[in-house]
Amino acid sequence: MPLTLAVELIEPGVRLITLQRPQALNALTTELLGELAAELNIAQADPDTRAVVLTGSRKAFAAGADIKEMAERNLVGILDDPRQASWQTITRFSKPLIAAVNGFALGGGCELAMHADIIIAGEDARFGQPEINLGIMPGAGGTQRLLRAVGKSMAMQMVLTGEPIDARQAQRAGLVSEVTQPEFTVERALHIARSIAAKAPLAVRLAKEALLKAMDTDLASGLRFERHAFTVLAGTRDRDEGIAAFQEKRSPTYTGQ
Ligand code: DAK
Repeated sequence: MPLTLAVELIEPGVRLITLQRPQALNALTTELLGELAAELNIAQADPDTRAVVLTGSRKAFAAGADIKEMAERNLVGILDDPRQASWQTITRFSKPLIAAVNGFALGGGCELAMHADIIIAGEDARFGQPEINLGIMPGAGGTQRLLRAVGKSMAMQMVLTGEPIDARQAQRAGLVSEVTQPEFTVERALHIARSIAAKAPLAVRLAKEALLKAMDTDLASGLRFERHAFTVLAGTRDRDEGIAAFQEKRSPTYTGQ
């Protein structure tokens, strides 16, 4: 039983993971990151799980790495850090991951949200990389993913001043796709997760992989990957089912083959 988060199975094929360290605004301890990585491993291995929604509380998605824990330890190399293995598991998660963000998403919390494929934000959400205020800098993708998400000028401003941006700024910059009233953030994310869960799983997996390729490869390599993935999907039963269902004016029943 995880102690720092709650997991609910939402039908069909959707898991909801809620970070639960309200006393510290869901600050990311080694324990919390380990439990999150373990839950993502379970979701990854479960063929019935088609999408995961990750959320926090109304006040905070996560206010960053736990500063108390950071003060107690002084880990020199990032590779010696026990949190690193958990971050790698989170990075490798290949099913659709949707973050429903209310309140603070700061430091490691903002980096965690950026690991999601889609971010839905409540109007009161604040995204920031305040590590510079602690004499350090982002270490879980906060320079690389942020710049790709919001562009150079805004990423520089956020990382070098440590000042957060609000949900509307984040949406304009492309960091989040939708802004909702805070009470509907999780509901909206679950709705999107259900919609994705109803699609052909192989198509979803390869489409996600192809889109992520666009973040870290040149256009020619990305297009090569896209053509390859498209060809693979052309030979699947789910492709035949999708087209047959359209022609027969019914909903498709996908099997993942
Ligand atoms: N860690 C620990 N406790 C935290 C916390 C944090 N990051 N953020 C908040 N809390 C605690 C507060 O200490 C307070 O606890 P008590 O004093 O009541 O015991 C409680 O949560 C409520 O917080 P506040 O009283 O401060 O609430 P306010 O509404 O006044 O302010 C705030 C909210 C979010 C503006 C403020 O709490 C704040 O500035 N928090 C710190 C934000 C921050 O600097 N985050 C970045 C941390 S550095 C790595 C990868 C990544 C990282 C590290 C390693 N590897 C790959 C190895 C990431 C580093 C970071 O994220």
